[in-house]
Amino acid sequence: MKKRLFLTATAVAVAALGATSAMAQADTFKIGLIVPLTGQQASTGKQIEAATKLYMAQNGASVAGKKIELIIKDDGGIPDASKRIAQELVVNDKVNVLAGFGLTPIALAVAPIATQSKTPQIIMAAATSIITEASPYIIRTSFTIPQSAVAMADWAPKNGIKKVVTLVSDYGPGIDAEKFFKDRLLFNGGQVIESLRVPLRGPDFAPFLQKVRDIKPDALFVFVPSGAGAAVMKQFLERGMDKAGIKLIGTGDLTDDDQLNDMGDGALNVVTSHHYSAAHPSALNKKFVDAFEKANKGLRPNFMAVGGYDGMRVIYEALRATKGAGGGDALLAAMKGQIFESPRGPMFIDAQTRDVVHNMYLRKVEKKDGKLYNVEFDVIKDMKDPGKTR
Ligand code: VNL
Repeated sequence: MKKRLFLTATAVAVAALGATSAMAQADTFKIGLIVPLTGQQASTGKQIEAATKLYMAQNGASVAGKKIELIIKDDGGIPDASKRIAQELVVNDKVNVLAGFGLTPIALAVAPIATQSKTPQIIMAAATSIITEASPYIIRTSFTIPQSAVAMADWAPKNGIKKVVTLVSDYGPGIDAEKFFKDRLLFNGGQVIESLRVPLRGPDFAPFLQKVRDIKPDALFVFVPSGAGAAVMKQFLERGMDKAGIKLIGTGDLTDDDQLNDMGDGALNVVTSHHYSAAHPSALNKKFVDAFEKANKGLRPNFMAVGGYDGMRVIYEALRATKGAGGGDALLAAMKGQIFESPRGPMFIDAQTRDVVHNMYLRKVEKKDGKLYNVEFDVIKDMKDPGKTR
């Protein structure tokens, strides 16, 4: 009862604020960045924090006469915490933009606050298709899991992989990965013969991998969130599944650049599909990777970093286009349709769906200068979210 009263009061306060927020802002433009800096998803928060700071260092801390203030908050990857933090950022700090969002349930939990307060919510990490439909104030600069899953399901059957077992984390993006991979593989003449789901929190992959070994498919297709790929790789190799003739494929979350170089040579030749590789061969990406590593003791940027970096670009350019007017609706309009070169390659924000459109690359783990990288060998250009045409 008490909790309900509190929530109602907050909702009213948030709604009232929507009308006055533009006036409340003087010379500063505030970005509330909510990311997991502790807990199981800490690497995602660390990557995004580093990328947003790099963007500011490279592009200046003021835009159109406004001083940019980045307020960084750790939600530990817990949706209830993110929601409370988002309310505080909107009501007390009067932020102009909310950004970050390491996991799908977090993005969804904050969406009603973005809607009520008319605050743009920039999704820099989470990737379930449905997220952009949770609020008209959501803009996504990360990627969508159906984009990756469909790209992989197009590649696999052309390369001798017909019978597949899927293994996914049991929540939004995992269910998207399972469904979109399965439907597309079937369409392409292949077949998913078993679908396995592992818990998001503290997963033990061993019993699932044992089962896959017994089934002996052509390949195992995996989606686990950033940070969990190394554990899957380790147990896959320990069980000798590669030697038993089972190929490992997945979305690029599996061969995450944050962990890849520590996975060992057993990861060589693993093929994944994704929008970003630190080895993407463009001048802009080389500059990005070098600057990121230099500023972060050699840490290699991963796809989370690029989602954060591009999210800052979208915010900066919206503020510039609106000549420093920080109102939510004007900013949102200036974010829709932005088209630019990202370290990932060309990308744009679809004005209709507010979702990211970009290239999906097929990549194979190879050694370059003694280090493991996802080396891109094929591309599907300008891919929209396949989940949007349901
Ligand atoms: C999500 C999707 C999270 C892909 C991830 O890592 C990821 C999500 C933290 O939507 O929750 O790699």
